Amino acid sequence: MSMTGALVATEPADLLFTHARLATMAGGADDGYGIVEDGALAVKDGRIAWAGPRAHIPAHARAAARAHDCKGMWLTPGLVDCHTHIVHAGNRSNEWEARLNGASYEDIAREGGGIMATVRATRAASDDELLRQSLPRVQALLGEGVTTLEIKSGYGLDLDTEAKMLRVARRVGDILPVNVATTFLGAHALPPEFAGRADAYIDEICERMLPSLAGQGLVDAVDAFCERIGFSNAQTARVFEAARALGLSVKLHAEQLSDQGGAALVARFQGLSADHLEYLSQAGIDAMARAGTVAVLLPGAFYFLRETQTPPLAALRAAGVPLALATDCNPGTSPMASLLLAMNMACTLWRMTPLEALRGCTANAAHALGRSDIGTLEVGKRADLALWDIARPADLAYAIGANPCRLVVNGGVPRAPGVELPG
Ligand code: DI6
Ligand code: FE
Repeated sequence: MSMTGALVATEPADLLFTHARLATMAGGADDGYGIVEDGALAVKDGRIAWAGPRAHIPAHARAAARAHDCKGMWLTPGLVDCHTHIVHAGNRSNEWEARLNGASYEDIAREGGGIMATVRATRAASDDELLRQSLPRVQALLGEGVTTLEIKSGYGLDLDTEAKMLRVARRVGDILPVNVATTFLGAHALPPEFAGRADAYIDEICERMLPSLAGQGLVDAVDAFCERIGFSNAQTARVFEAARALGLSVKLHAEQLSDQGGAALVARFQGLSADHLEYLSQAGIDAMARAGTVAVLLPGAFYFLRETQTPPLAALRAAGVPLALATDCNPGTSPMASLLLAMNMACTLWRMTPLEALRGCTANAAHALGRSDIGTLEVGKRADLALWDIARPADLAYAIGANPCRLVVNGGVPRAPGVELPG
């Protein structure tokens, strides 16, 4: 797709953005932001029909039914949050406060805290209640230009509750102007019903839960937590085999706390992404590079856990592994509903560049979801856009807590950043 090329159709566009500065994010790792100063962008049938310098606007774009004067503000692809656990009930600020007051991890575990506290709350919530608690977090993301959101299950750990989480995730996408990609994370933790029988729980996932949920159309991809405190490499491989048998893509929480060879495993299954990766080895990097698996880095969890081991950024860059960023929004290790803050953290904590951070929340995050129709401003892609009142693209990663988003467009439909919640 050429940036300035016209679609075959030359009928008048629906909408033309003028006086915009474009950061198209098109092109590869060496191509910068894809800046077009004094640019314009035309939308037709929810897709980008033309993008380029104002001086070259073709007739079909100039003839658009409506025009929007961007007044020199910056137009980027809509942001993509490609790793979240944003649908869950309750929160764990009580445990966090207790720990800050001196309680030990064991004290909290003995009282049934940790992931299981969120599992109990999520099992107890109705569909409506789970939706009601989750929507404000999604609203916060949408206010910062997010147009696509991945949502994982994994706080149900039984068929009914995993189905409930995924149904609620789908409803988020029906109610709010955001594209939702669902991920089944049944292999997140061992439910109490299977205590001491992890392999039997993996059987349950592979033989009953995954086929049923996929049959209901609730699963876009499959994830697992491959870790000493999660599931082994061999158990994860069984989940991936079951996903493959159903034609579903896989991704993995890998190398977050220790090196389990998870990145190489998910690469062996041509996985979309390996996520976290603080303890990633060179062998894992090489396997990801060969398979085209995206590295999804999660600075919120790194920050909240006060992790000190940095993901191997220099080696990932050298190997040409695409880098994405996400919030990991979850109640235990990353209670964060700001993708702009994730960008800032990645630059501040890890010395990622602002360009890498923005690419990580646009083009490469789209890649991590297996979506070639979003993530850049190129002809033919979905017209998912964000308009920012900033001096230059680096401002998106630079400022903390100063939301410069002024307009969001999803599938060609413009909206104010602040979305209303139902009821
Ligand atoms: N890694 C994490 O950081 C979260 N899940 C995972 O696999 C933790 C989730 C939680 O504590 O609720
Ligand atoms: Fe996660």
